[in-house]
Amino acid sequence: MSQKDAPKLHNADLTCWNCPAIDLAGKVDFRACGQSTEAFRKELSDDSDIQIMAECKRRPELGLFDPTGITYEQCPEWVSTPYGYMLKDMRVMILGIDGYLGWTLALWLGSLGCKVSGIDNYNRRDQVMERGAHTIVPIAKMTERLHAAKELLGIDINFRRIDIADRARLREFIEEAKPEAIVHYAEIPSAPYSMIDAEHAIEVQRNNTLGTLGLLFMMRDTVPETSLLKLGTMGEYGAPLTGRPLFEGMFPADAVLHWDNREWSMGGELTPRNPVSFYHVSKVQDTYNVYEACKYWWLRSFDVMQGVIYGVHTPQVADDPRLRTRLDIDEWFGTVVNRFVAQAVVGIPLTIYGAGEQKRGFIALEDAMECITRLICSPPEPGQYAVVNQMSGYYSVRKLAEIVAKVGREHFGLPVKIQRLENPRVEAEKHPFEPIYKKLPDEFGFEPKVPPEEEIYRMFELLMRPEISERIEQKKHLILPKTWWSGEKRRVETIEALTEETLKERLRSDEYQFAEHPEREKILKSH
Ligand code: USQ
Repeated sequence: MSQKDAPKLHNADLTCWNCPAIDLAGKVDFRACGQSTEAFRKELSDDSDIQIMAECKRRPELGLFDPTGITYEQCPEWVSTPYGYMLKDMRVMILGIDGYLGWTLALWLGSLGCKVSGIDNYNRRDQVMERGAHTIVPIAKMTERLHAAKELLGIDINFRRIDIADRARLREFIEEAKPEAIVHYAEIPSAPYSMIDAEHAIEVQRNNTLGTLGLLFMMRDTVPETSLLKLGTMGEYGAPLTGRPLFEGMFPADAVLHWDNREWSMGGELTPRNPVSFYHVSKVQDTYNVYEACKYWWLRSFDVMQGVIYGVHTPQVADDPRLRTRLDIDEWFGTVVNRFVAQAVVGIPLTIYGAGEQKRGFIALEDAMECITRLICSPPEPGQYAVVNQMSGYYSVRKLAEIVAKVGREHFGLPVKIQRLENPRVEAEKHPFEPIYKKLPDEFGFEPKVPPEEEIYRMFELLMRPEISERIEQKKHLILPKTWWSGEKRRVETIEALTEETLKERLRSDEYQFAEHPEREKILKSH
């Protein structure tokens, strides 16, 4: 296919206005602008005194110019990649680079040619150890990880051990590395950890909310044009029993509030949040802080409402045991699918909490990396707070248990059993659920590539290796939850053991969310 016939990349028509290499300071009248190019242009047409001029930090020879005049497609600094145009040697800083997502993303971006820098305070390692657990996929010390990334993949990562709360050191590092995008994963990600007791709840909210707030001030003062990719969560919205759709952060333009025989447009307003733990509350607080910072200081951010993540595979982490990312399966840091596969490997009946009809959005590790990369390539406009719902499908917990059981039985010969346990959480166990997740496919060209069956298969392959199943065995006692949202401290009891017969019956009769997947027929045939 010639360049001319190739499909247009999703960000081809963005201009220097969106580019983090732009230097806008002092060249525009900030008071005159709304939060979008349209508003800005309108102001321009209304008042000819306002100038829209900028300089390029990468191409100073351009001097002062109109930042809406050059597109990414035209600019030699933006080069074509499978995920859209990307700045050459783009400088990306990852906060929380030692974590499950942070490490995976560092290698992923490094292999795309980005200049990756990052910080971590090893909180996750410490907190998992504090609970008496360990990552079942062994990970090396950071110095060895960095060495392996260089030796095996040729990736040089500029790492500093810094706590996000240490604003002086982080600011110094940002000034030195001059990131063009900052991906913020440096938060404590666990709902059950935040519900252990007052100390844990306070620590989660302190680390997450105050860490993010400090970062926003730092960005204002050092790199205001850099885009912030902040990890939020689908759990900010909760699962409202009214069944109203879960829009992407804001109400769409045609949403209307009817009350008392009157109506108001809701378009562009933040949608209600209905979090389900003190951890999820910390993410909601972040949402408001990031939203305000974009408004006050013209920062630009994607708030990424990610579904429950699972999996072990990207080409880079799977390249060598020294490059692997962590995988937790204890009651605090293990997410549901990761836990189910580990349970199946060591013969523990899969632990469905309550009715198991609670639905959540899910995304495999590799798909999540692709989404973030596409967003890094498409920074929002100055002052724009944008939200995406980042998930590839939604499932009930019971359905996922059935998929794990099926893959385990049929491909690995494991006698997988499923149980229903008392639910230690306060959450609806049966509810309507209509998440809207259109922006990533429609505006950023993302198509989910990894169906659950495929990633679960890869997980079994890895977790059944003797050195890993042995590590699951060692921490088996941390599988059954004992952290109750009520504050009670006791292990949950089994409510029901689900037999293979009941499950077969349900599999046949159920509506299946997987029906929406484009590769469905192929996958079903292969199973
Ligand atoms: N669940 C079970 N059995 C288990 C573990 C969990 O039935 O053994 C159920 C829970 O009751 C819940 C659902 O599975 O309804 C998801 O639980 P989870 O522990 O996998 O995920 P969650 O606590 O919601 O949090 C995780 C990540 C968090 C992220 C969130 C995305 O830890 O960082 O923000 O997923 S979301 O759920 O969309 O908010």
